[in-house]
Amino acid sequence: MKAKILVVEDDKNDFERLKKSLDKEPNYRVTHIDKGELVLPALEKETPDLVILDIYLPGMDGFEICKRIRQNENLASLPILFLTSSGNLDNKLLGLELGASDFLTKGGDERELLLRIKNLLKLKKVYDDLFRLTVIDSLTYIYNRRYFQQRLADEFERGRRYKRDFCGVIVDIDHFKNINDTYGHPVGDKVIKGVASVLRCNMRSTDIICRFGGDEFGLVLLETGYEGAYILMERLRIIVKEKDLGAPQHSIKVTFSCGISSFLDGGSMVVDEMIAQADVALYQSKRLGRDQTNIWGRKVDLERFKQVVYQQRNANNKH
Ligand code: GH3
Ligand code: MG
Repeated sequence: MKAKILVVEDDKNDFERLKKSLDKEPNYRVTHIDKGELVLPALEKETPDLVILDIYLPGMDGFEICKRIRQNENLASLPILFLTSSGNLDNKLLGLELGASDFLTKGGDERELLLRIKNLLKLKKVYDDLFRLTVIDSLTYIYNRRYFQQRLADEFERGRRYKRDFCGVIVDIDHFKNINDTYGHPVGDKVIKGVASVLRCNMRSTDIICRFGGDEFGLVLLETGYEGAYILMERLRIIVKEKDLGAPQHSIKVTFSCGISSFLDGGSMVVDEMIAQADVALYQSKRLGRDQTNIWGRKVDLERFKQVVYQQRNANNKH
């Protein structure tokens, strides 16, 4: 995969010169921004593997950009290389103090520039690989509970700031112990992997799925209120229920129960509260006979939801 390098440079000639050097590495994909204030919004959309930053820029200067990148936890591993015409020691020290990874002066040796870039990208990859290990579940390769908590905390902040809704969902396979007892642990593992994969493949790519451990999963459904979450979870419940997860050796079908809590509807102030609410709704699903979805604090109006699903299906058929 190509390394994405974002060059923030207002001087056209300087950019062309740098681009020519970077193009010598076939594995680099270079993007370019010439105004300081456009950098942070661009990083929200797509995070590169390296930012090469000029100091003097129209709008926001390089120091301010560097400072703001370093204030963002999600960009912690993003290397910043200052490349500037001013080799002034004060500037260099300030840049490094603000968290720049390296500092070079324009017009220097091209080999040195390319080697430093290569090293920064290598370090970034090591950091990202390590980070992945701490947030990925080793059985299913989906995120783990640690990531779920962190991601929910991020969404709480975003939800509060922009008044956007999202849902936290807990899914638990029904009578999973029977599978282990009947077919053995390795087959149980295969079923857990199967459920994870079916859920992942039938959700939006922006939704988050994590394994809590055992036969339990946590989902974060972005830009989704409790009604949308209910419709999605019911769709997933049917898909999982109908899928043979033991093939080809055995025929194994499982159901799951789940509980939903929505950010705006549930009014949770902290992450743990939302998880506890989803847990209460999950417990209700188990208590009421399993193989169903419940929403925290709401009595599910099945007839109304059926109507919504019916209308949606009709609308989809028309397209
Ligand atoms: P319920 O419908 O009430 O959820 O019943 P259940 O049998 O699914 O009960 P519960 O969810 O409490 O049990 C989960 C079981 O999952 C307990 C444990 O034996 C099993 N388990 C936990 N981790 C793993 C794993 O990594 N692999 C396998 N195969 N089984 C696991
Ligand atoms: Mg279970």
